[in-house]
Amino acid sequence: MPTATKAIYTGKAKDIFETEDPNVLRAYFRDSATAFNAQKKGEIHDKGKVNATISALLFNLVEQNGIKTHFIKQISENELLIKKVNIIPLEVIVRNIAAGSLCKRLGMKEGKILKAPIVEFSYKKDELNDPLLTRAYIKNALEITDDKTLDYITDLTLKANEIFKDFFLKIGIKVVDFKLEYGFDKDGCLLLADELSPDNFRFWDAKTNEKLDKDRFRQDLGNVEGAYQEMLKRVKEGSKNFSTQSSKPNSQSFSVRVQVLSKSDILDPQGQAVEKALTSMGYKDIKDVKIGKEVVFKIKSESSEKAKTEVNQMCERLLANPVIEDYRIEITG
Ligand code: ADP
Ligand code: AIR
Ligand code: ASP
Repeated sequence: MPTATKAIYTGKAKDIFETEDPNVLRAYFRDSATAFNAQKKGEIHDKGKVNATISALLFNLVEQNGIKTHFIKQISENELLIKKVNIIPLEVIVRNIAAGSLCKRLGMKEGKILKAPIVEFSYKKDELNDPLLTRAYIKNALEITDDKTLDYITDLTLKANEIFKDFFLKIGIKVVDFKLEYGFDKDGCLLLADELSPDNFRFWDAKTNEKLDKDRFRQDLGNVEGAYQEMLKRVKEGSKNFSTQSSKPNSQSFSVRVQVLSKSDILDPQGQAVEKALTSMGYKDIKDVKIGKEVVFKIKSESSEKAKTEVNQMCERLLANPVIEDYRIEITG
C-alpha cells in the first residue's frame, strides 16, 4: 500500500504522489480497471503489480534504444518513481492492425493488417470521450502544440512502435495498437510518460490471436487476470533474453567506479555513529562523516562519453536513489 501521504492526483488506474524532490513523482498502480472512459468499472486482481512491472521493463527497453522517458525506477511491486512532466493532453495512438475504435469508425473487420502503421491523436478529455483530433484542431482550435512538436512526437512514436514490434514478436505477441502520452520536464525536454502495459496496448498471441490485454475486460471475455499474468511472464522472459543492447563491433572495455553517498541534507545514521566513535577515540578534528557504497564493474562501449551516459542512466534508475543520494562516476579505459 502507498505510504500515508495524500495523493496529488487520483486517476482511473493510478495515484500520483509528490516526493521530497519537486521534480520527482511516485506513481502507485492500483488494481482498478475502467473502460470506455470510465463508463465500465471493475477490479483486476494484481493488475497494479503487473502494470507497474511491465511498464518498468518496457521503459527500460525504449530507453536502451534511445527514447527518453519519465521512468526513474521501480520502488515496489506497485510503484514507480517518475520524473514530473507537464502532460500534453493528447493520446498518441499507433495502429498496426485494425481493432477497437478504428473498426467502429470505418466499419472495418477486426484483424486487417494496415498497409503501414497509423499514428493518430485524440484529445485527452474523458468528459468528451477522448475525441479524435485533426492537426488543425490541435494547432488552431485547442492550441495544444505546433507542427514541429507533432512531427517530433510522430517520429518518436513510430520508432517506439518498431522497438515494441521487434521485442514482442520474439515473445510470440502481435502489437495490434497502443496509446502513448508525452510531456515536457522542467528543462523543456520531451519525455515519454504515463505507462506501458496491457491497459494501453492491444496484445494478441501471435499463433492463436488470443487477446491478452484490457479488451478481455472491455468485452467480458473472461480470464482477464490470467491474460495480464501471461503478459508479465512473457515480458519478463523477453527482457532477460532480448532487451540488453548488443555490444557494438568497435566497442572497448572500460572500468567503472560509482560512488554513492547520501545527499548532504539527508540524515546518515551510520556516518554519525562512526563520527561519534572516532571523536570519542580522540580524533577530534573530523566532521561530516558519510558512509556510502561503491559499485565497480566493466562495461563495453564505443567511447568513454557513451559509457558515462549509460552509467549515468544506471545510477538514476538503479544504483542510486536520486531523491536522497548523490553519485560520482569514474571511468577509466
Ligand atoms: P487518468 O488520468 O486517465 O485517469 P491514470 O489513473 O493512469 O489516468 O492517472 C495517471 C495520471 O498521471 C494520468 O492523467 C497521466 O497523464 C499522468 N501522468 C503520467 N505520467 C506523468 C508524469 N511523469 N508527470 C505528471 N503526470 C503524469
Ligand atoms: N487506449 C486509448 N485510450 C485509452 C487507452 N488505453 C489504447 C487502447 C488501445 C489503443 O489505445 O488500449 O490499445 C486504441 O484504442 P481505441 O479504443 O481507440 O481503438
Ligand atoms: N482508458 C480509458 C478508460 O479507462 C479507455 C479504455 O481503456 O477503454 O476508460
